[in-house]
Amino acid sequence: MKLRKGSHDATGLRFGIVVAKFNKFVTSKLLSSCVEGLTKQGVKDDDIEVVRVPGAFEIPLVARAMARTKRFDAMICLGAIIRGGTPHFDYISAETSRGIGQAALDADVPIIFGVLTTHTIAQAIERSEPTKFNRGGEAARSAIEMATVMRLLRAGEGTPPSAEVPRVRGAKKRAPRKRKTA
Ligand code: INI
Repeated sequence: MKLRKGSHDATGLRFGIVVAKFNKFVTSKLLSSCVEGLTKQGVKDDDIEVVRVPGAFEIPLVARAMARTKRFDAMICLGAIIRGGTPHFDYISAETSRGIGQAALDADVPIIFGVLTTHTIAQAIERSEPTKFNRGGEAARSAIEMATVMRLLRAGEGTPPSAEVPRVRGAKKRAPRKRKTA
């Protein structure tokens, strides 16, 4: 068995971040923890590009557009969708998650889903507090892991043995060609 996995060393990697302005009191904290998580692992500030969008619903299109430029090893999407008293939450969260997944497949670039979908404001705050479980930092770690594992796979190291032309046992070797004499 051959085990292939990503690493946590992000030196030389480039990341794009799309962050929603809606519920900014939460998403700004997700963003700062995410950037901190990337730089802590060796990503240069110049190698991080952040684009702000109005709300989570707008994230997939922008993430896809950025990913398709092929300037980024991975994209990270950050947002906070908090349930209210209407079915709005269900439409926004379903479209955002479906769209982000689709964007990754379309662009063939890892796109991390760092969008909170919570029942309450308290749950969103809990998941964005740097001192508690901050999903921004988690998104950064997932992005690095996906970027490094995709680099590994794309470097062709994973050529399956079945792709190699098998040599038939006992087959005669071809006689060396005779050199032409002038
Ligand atoms: N956008 C969010 O990012 N979070 C929400 O909780 C939210 N709610 O609840 O309405 C929200 N709505 C805005 C939406 O994402 C779009 O920006 C808007 O519909 C314009 O297309």
